[in-house]
Amino acid sequence: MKIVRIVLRHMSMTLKSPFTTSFGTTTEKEFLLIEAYDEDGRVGYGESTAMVSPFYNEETMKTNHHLLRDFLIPLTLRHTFAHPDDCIELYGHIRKNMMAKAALEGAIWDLYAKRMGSPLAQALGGDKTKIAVGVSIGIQDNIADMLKQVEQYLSAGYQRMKVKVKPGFDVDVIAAIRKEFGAIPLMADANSAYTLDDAHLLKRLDEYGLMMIEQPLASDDIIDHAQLQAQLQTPICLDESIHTVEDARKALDLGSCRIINIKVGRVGGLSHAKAIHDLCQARQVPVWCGGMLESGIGRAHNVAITTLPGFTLPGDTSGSNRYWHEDIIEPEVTVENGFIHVPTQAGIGYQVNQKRLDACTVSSETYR
Ligand code: OSB
Ligand code: MG
Repeated sequence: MKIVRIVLRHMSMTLKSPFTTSFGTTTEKEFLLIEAYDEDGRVGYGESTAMVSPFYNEETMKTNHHLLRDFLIPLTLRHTFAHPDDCIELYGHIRKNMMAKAALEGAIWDLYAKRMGSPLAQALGGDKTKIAVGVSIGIQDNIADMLKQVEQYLSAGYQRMKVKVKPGFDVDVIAAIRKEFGAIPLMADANSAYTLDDAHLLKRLDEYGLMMIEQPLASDDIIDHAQLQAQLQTPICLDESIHTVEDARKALDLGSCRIINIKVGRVGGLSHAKAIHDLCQARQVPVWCGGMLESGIGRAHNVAITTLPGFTLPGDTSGSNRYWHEDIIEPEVTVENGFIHVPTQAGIGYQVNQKRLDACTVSSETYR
């Protein structure tokens, strides 16, 4: 497979409501989208999950643009692909910049699956026909607003609630949710807002029976997390700290976590995500698919990877209507009784809504 043309779009989509984490608020979602064309004019789509500011990780939309334009796209246009896994070696000598690599690799996977006439899920080795999904709820102005959000998403059928927490918006929020909604599947995500000095506070969460607490400590840490996990009953799930299969192995060896959130962007693409999945499955460590407020295109890739058997916990891949008034794919991603039905068409399995795609495009560049 030769890729003869690559289109890079700068996209902008307004979220239905702002999304707040311990590191900041997103109102307007700007991101890069990739179209990779083969000799026959078939196209594969990929999405970069790098945000405008380097607050979740060090990548930004502009660093991704630089890496794609000056390194990754030229390498890709020169290469003849036997398989999308080629990207592991092709991009392997470029350090980090995982989200930039994943964006292009995702487009190559979609194109490859379309050429094979196979749904992306199947091309990846997935077997589920529907996937269980939850929702991630941002930090709210007050506890009453959080309870309203939880109620709304429970009635929409989501199978587990994840709530963002930060110092000053944590134990009381969890206690109030438990009081109001009882034993629902519930977890918290701190996005690195605490330190080991907060262990006494985090231990107070144990009495609320959370499924897990996600990334309580520093984004580059696996040592303190191991210390914390030894003191907590609540399982720790790592997000920000895991970039590679080696990171995952070391974290599991150290006891830094008992669950891993696999984000395709954060780990450099679908092939790497699958490798982390395989390691965790061999060690009987549950994984689930995280999200980065993706458009329908990144969302479709998340649906596909979640069909692998080791994704045993509901992920953050919510329906399109949780984020957007109108998505850029048709049909949109929908959630029925807490499940997303996996599309059966070739590739990502959703059509791009060209009119909506163009309307959300700020600028585009073509490389050949
Ligand atoms: O930590 O999982 C996270 C969104 C942006 C950055 C980081 C995170 C998130 C989410 C939202 O939790 C998940 C989603 O709904 O896409
Ligand atoms: Mg997280």
